[in-house]
Amino acid sequence: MSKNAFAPVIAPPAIVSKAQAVDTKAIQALDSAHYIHSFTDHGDLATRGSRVMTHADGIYVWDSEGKKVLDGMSGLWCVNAGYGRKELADAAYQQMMTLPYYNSFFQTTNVPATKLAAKLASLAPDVGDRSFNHVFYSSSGSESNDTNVRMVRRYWDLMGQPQRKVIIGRHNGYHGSTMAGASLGGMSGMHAQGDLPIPNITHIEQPYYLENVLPGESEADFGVRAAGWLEAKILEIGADKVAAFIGEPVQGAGGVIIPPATYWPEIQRIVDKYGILLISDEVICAFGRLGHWFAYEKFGYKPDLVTFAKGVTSGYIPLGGVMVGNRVASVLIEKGGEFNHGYTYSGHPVACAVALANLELMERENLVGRVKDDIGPYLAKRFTELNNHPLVGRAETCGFTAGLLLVKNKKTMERFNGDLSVGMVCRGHCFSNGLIMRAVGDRMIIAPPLIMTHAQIDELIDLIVKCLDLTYADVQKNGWLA
Ligand code: PXG
Repeated sequence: MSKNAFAPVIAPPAIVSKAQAVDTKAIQALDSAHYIHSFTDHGDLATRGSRVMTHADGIYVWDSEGKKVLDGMSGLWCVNAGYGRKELADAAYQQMMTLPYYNSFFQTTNVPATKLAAKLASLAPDVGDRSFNHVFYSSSGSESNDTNVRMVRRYWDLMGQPQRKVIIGRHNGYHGSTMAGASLGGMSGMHAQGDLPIPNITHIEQPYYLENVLPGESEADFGVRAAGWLEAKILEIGADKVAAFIGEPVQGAGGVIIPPATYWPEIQRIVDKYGILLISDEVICAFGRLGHWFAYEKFGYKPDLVTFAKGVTSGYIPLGGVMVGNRVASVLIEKGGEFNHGYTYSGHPVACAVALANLELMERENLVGRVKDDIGPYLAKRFTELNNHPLVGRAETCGFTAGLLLVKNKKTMERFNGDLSVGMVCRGHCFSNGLIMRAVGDRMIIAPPLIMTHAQIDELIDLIVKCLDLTYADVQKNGWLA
């Protein structure tokens, strides 16, 4: 894309001072009175009040009490380019002043949406017959996975196999919070509310080595066995009824579950054997998170559909979509006629302009290459040093995601009683000490912005060690090691 394609048509406004005085108590009262948050116990929240985030820069965010926090989660796995990137704000401003909105229904398009589709197609590596030349847009990962369900069913209808309806996901996978997204995902807490999953979606066990390995089994053997659960499920359902398999390359919300290297190639062999479509949900893993533009390249498999969102705009504005491989696109386009599906904000010009600016920035700063060859390996080196800590059962990374399991006994890998919520104790220490690190059960996880320097990675590790030490002191004090 020409650098001048988004040259300012109007001078951008002066940047507003970032640190704005906020009356914390007043905002908390309004918040509690009116705002229903995602995944939140509001009875609990009302008693302590929300933490009010006010501004951010680089890898840090500040709250309304002036506390500076290292954002080890890139917001929610999305701020890949870090905070305070003026060119992304400029791109939004210019596009809003040029064409803030127009739809992509009724045979219209807009310049950023079209340019972005071409750009994404150029970034997605070809894999055999599954080259990616087409993009469908939504505004989120959840919507994109709803699109996947509709697209997969449409594909099999057009192929004359309408009985192929079942999509197989994995326990503890996360694919969003809409009816289809939550159904494709395997979060038991979500399924427990609202009669999910919807019909024709089923699940197999996740490839979590620490949870599912047999005594004496190697990681490589475990990977092949875990993929075999897919074949067993296909045979149980009847291969002619299975439409697709969906999985995250590395499970994010499930706790940074990194599959053995043998897992995805075996999954590929199985889906190919039964002619089943493969959906790679890369909402977290694409756009540099694992050191590649798209994560299927890292693991060496060939998806038919790739879900994306989050990092495509570094979270500055909502945008999601599906990369549609040739196998599906050619059928939809050549045989399909009208596909009765789309969203008001599909191909939103402002979101697409921000995405283009974000991808250009990532290319200019080589953020993807840095994760692969520089800061990814450095994070791996420093993070795995945490394996020496008495509380850590196993610390591991994949690109710029990392997870560690807190255990009661390092040698036997005995876990803490789940009711003790040791992960939440650790998360509390992180919050108080200026670090955002998530707890998924007793797995502590991070996915920091891709702009970190080595010195900042050192700072991150020092903070983690401090919080692990504080957690260990609590665990000892409470007698939880006995
Ligand atoms: N797929 C994957 C792999 C995701 O990680 C979605 C789909 C849904 O995207 P939207 O944009 O609809 O939220 C996600 C989102 C967590 C957490 O607890 C993770 C996500 C969302 C909310 C919480 O780690 N990932």
